Amino acid sequence: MYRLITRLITVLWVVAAADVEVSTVSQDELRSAVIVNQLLLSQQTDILKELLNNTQHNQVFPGPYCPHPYTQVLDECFYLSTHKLTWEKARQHCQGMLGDLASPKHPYALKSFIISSIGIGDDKTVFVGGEDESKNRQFKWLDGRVIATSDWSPGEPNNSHGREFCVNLYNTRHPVFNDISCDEQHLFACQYYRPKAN
Ligand SMILES: [Ca+2]
Repeated sequence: MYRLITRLITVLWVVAAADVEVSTVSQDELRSAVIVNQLLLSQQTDILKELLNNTQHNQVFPGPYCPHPYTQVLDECFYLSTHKLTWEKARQHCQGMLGDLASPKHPYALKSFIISSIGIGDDKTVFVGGEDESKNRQFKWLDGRVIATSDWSPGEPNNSHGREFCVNLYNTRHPVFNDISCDEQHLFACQYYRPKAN
C-alpha cells in the first residue's frame, strides 16, 4: 500500500510539473504536453484501480487473522468459554459472537488449544458443533461434513441411555469425540469462520 501511495504522489508531482503556462509555449510543445498528460492519467487510473482492489481486500480481511476474542489455531479461529451452557444455548452464544459452535478440521489442534487453556480432565469436557439432528445416528458437523469414524473415542458414539444427540470433546481421550446429551451443561468451543476472498 505504501509503495502504491508513493507511486501516486510521484505521478501527481510529474503532472504538476508538466502543467506549464499555455501562453508561453508553441502548439507542438502544447501537443506534446497533452500526450504526456494523457499517458500519466492512464497510469494514475491503473494505480487507483490497484488501490481500490487493496482496499476491498482489507475490508474482507480486517486486522489480524482472527478477531478478538478468537484465537488462531493453525488456520482456524477458536474461542473457549469460561462458563457452562446446554448445547443449544452454547450455540446461540457462539452465533452471538458472529461464529458458531466449533466444527474443527483439525480436532487435535482444538484439543491442544483446550488443554493449553484450561488443563486436562474429564470435568473439562467441551461442547463442539456436531449433532445428530435427525436422530438416526448420522452425526454431522454444522458445516455439513460427516464426523469421521476415526475421530470418535473408542466405543463412541454409544447413545448412552438413548439420549445422546450432541457432540463433545474429551481432552482426556484419544481420539477425542463422544456423543452426549444436549441438555447437559458444559464448557463450549466457538469458531469464527473467516469470509472467503472473492
Ligand atoms: Ca457417548
